[in-house]
Amino acid sequence: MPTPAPESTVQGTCPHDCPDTCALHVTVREGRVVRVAGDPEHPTTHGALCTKVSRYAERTYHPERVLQPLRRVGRKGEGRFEPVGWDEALDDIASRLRAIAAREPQAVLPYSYAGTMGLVQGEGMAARFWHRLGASLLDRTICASAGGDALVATYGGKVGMHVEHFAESRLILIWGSNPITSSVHFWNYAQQAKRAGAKLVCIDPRKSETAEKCHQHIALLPGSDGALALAMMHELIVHDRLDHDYIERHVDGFEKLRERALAWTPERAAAVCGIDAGTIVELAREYGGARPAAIRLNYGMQRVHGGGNAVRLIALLPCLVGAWRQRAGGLLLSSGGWFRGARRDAWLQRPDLLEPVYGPAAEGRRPRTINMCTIGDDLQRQSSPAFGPRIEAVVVYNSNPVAVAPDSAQVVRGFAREDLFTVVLEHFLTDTADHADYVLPATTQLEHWDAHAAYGHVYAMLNRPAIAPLGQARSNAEIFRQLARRMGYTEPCFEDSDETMALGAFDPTRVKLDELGRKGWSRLAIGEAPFAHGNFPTPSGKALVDAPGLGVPDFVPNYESVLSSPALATRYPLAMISPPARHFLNSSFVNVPSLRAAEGEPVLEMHAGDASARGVAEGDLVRIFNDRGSTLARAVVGGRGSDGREGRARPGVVHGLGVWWRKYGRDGTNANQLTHQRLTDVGRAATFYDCLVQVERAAGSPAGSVVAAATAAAE
Ligand SMILES: Nc1nc2c(c(=O)[nH]1)N[C@H]1C(S)=C(S)[C@@H](COP(=O)(O)OP(=O)(O)OC[C@H]3O[C@@H](n4cnc5c(=O)[nH]c(N)nc54)[C@H](O)[C@@H]3O)O[C@H]1N2
Ligand SMILES: Nc1nc2c(c(=O)[nH]1)N[C@H]1C(S)=C(S)[C@@H](COP(=O)(O)OP(=O)(O)OC[C@H]3O[C@@H](n4cnc5c(=O)[nH]c(N)nc54)[C@H](O)[C@@H]3O)O[C@H]1N2
Ligand SMILES: [Mo]
Repeated sequence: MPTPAPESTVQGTCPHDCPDTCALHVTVREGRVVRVAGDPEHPTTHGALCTKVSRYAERTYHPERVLQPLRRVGRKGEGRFEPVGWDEALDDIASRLRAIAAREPQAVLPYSYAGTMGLVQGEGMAARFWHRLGASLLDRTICASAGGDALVATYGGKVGMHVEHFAESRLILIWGSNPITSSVHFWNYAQQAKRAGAKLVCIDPRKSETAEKCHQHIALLPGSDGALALAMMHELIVHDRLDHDYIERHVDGFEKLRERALAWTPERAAAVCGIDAGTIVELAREYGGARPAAIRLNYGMQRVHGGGNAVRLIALLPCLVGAWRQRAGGLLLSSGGWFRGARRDAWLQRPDLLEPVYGPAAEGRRPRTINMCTIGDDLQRQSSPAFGPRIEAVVVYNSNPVAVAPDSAQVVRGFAREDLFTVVLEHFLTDTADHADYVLPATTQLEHWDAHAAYGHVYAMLNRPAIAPLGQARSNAEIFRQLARRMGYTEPCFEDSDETMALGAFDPTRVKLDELGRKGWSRLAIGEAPFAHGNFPTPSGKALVDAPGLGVPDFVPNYESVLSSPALATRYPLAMISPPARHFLNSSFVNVPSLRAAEGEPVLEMHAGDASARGVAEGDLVRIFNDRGSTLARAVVGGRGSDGREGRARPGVVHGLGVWWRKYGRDGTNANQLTHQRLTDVGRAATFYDCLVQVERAAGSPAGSVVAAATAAAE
């Protein structure tokens, strides 16, 4: 028998936009990745990966990977391209960008998000390039800025509990979060706590995979979390379950909060939340009594008009009961702020390169900023004093805006502009790439260097390339390096290699670089119970009720809901949320056959009462619509499994799961055909889950039972 080829293991990091930021062991045989597994030594990864990333090799070697530069031959959006050489593509792109920048650099817009969270392949070399060009700045608000800014307003930073300590909590509120889908390594700790006798409560409109494994599920209406938090405070105050000493020493402005909360009786909040007053009374009693009590908040609950205020209110709860005194008490939404000062952002991104274009930063002269959530409208705007110059070129990397940005009809219109010069750096021909003039083949995490911070733990992470780039793929950093050369940028920073940038991404006084190099990860030095004695990263060290410029937090109703917009609700009475699908990551992995097969097709979960009122049965094709557009999905009424459980939807709320690629949708659309571009109260973020719709049985839909049987057979 021939001896098998030797295998080697390369240390990597999962690049995806997920709190878990796992440490990877990538097994390579004869230059090919044969396995991607979790690092057993890394404490939070604990040797396990989610179903998606354990398929990372399938994604990397996907036959549809874009492996050579492409130039458009069809109409915008058609997705017809011809191969082109790298030199020809880059020469042409550089000359187009140079011509626009010579007239008006702000007419060029980079559009990027967290397709990779890498500090090098994200806003590393790319940011240097855009700063040197003087392009419009992008406000990266599509996911987390409502909650993020709310944490900064309250605690002074995006900081919180260590995820490991949830294992020791006695009560865990899993609030606007579905960790079984979106953060499975946190769930691991929650289960340890559960086995040790802790109570788990899930606060989520949807009976999620997580909700059904908790002791209690509180199915409130979308966007009502602020009211729930205020009523919990009401109860904590009137039954005196407060930690007066902690409040006295470490909370600034409690009296104003007290006054506000006393107006929110459980009955008043119950009407807003669509739940029983008794549930709120009981929740507050338990939260005020359990030690240690922890809250795992996630971004799902802040994608509504009042998302920022809701996070501010919830973030104050652990301060009122002194939960921070113990390491297993407090709250975790993001740990990203712990990396401030540890990541060398100024060196990685070089914002000082704007100065030659705009003058001294001290004088406040900066390019205009475009909010990525309003890209649909902004691509269609003409020049005006308020807006600035019309957008003439957009360069997209690490994002798929045509699928993920709200109000798709407008986004598609914007990207369909024949006079817009569009370059997309991608692995695949996504909905966005279909609109490009040039598609440039990018490397995946297995093929390039990177360094990573995290937002769900406090380990600095390194990623080494396991294999050579496939085909003609180049890393994002290499593509921007090459473009910089062609633009005539001579600053030495454009010569830094990917490896130099990855190894230089962290401050050596804050991260043990030798350990990072040796193990692939290194823990930041942060106290076990960081706020046991206050010490919040605010100027006063206290948690703030009355944040500068924001006032005292309050309940802010949705733009669209039965209570806040009754006239609209007569036509569109159902609240639609569109939370993550388990087998996708935003719109990534939708094209991986095994994962798409697991999701089947776009579905709409509905309550049985709402379904039967519309003549909709399990498995029917339904049309979901509002004034912005419509999309098709398969109705799921009774819960997906045949486990006899109730369905996942509460009355009045429907769930269009996952961000499907439009081209895999039945009619070439996805749930974002229905969402709008209005922004949150704090953080200028997207309000994906603040959306009223109507649902009807789609014309020509075969009888439900037949389709249901066919779907079941296919699964
Ligand atoms: N498998 C998978 N994992 C993911 C992602 C994915 O797409 N798929 N996305 C990643 C990304 S980008 C992020 S930002 C993170 C976190 O992503 P999040 O969007 O926070 O995702 P979830 O943890 O699924 O939590 C969302 C939960 O909030 C609920 N929800 C919706 N509206 C409300 C509301 O008004 N109030 C309350 N209380 N709950 C509400 C939803 O029903 C859902 O169960 O997850 C990451 N992980
Ligand atoms: N309706 C609705 N819409 C949503 C959400 C929702 O819950 N509901 N969630 C929102 C949230 S939380 C987020 S974070 C956004 C996410 O939106 P995006 O940040 O756009 O995330 P993805 O859809 O995963 O697309 C990332 C793209 O980057 C590419 N990519 C990955 N790595 C690299 C690389 O190294 N180089 C290059 N050039 N490309 C790379 C991937 O192939 C993928 O196509 O979507 C938002 N949209
Ligand atoms: Mo996100």
